[in-house]
Amino acid sequence: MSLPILYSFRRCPYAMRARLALSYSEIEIEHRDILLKDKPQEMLDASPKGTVPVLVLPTGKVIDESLDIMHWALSINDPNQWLSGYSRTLIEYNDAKFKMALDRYKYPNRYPDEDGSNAKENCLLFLEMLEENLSKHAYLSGDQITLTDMAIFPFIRQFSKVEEEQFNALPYIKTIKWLNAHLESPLFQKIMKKRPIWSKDEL
Ligand SMILES: N[C@@H](CCC(=O)N[C@@H](CS)C(=O)NCC(=O)O)C(=O)O
Repeated sequence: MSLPILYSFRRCPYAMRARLALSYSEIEIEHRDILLKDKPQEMLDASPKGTVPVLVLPTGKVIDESLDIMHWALSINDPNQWLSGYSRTLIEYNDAKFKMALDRYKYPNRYPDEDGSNAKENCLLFLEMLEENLSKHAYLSGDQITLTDMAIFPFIRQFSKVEEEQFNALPYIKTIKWLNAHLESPLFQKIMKKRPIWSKDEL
């Protein structure tokens, strides 16, 4: 029986959120870890835009947006109701404004024509929003884990790694604790397992 094929890059936060949902939904997949600097032709044939994650279903259908992969997985199996009460608005803020600021904070050299001096402050605006939510309940959208947490924490992880010591000294105690709990979770440990880079020749 052929399985859905996931093209993924281990450290990509978009790929992480897709792997989190697929693993949580217990969907068996063929996992193909790739290098962004050497994308396999098979992946580009399936999705010419060349971003990971890409999920190719046995029917030939291609899902090449991370949130769509999450929703596809949860539509098949969502044992703990991740979809219940999740915040599309917060995820959209993460994917647009926060990610834009994060890229400028993390890779200032990529944006030589821009004044990136407020990139970190812009990131912190989002962390303040998260801290406010986490002051009201244990997770971002309530007292249970939802899609909001799982779609967002891989990006906060990326932010935390730019200046790790400074991150840990930030006054966002609840957000730091929330992040650490996700990083230490068995689900995250599982999806971060190192795999060899996929190559067609090794089939
Ligand atoms: N909107 C896409 C964004 C995916 C994305 O930008 N992934 C990055 C890696 S983190 C990528 O593949 N970039 C292409 C490259 O670096 O060549 C999604 O949600 O899946």
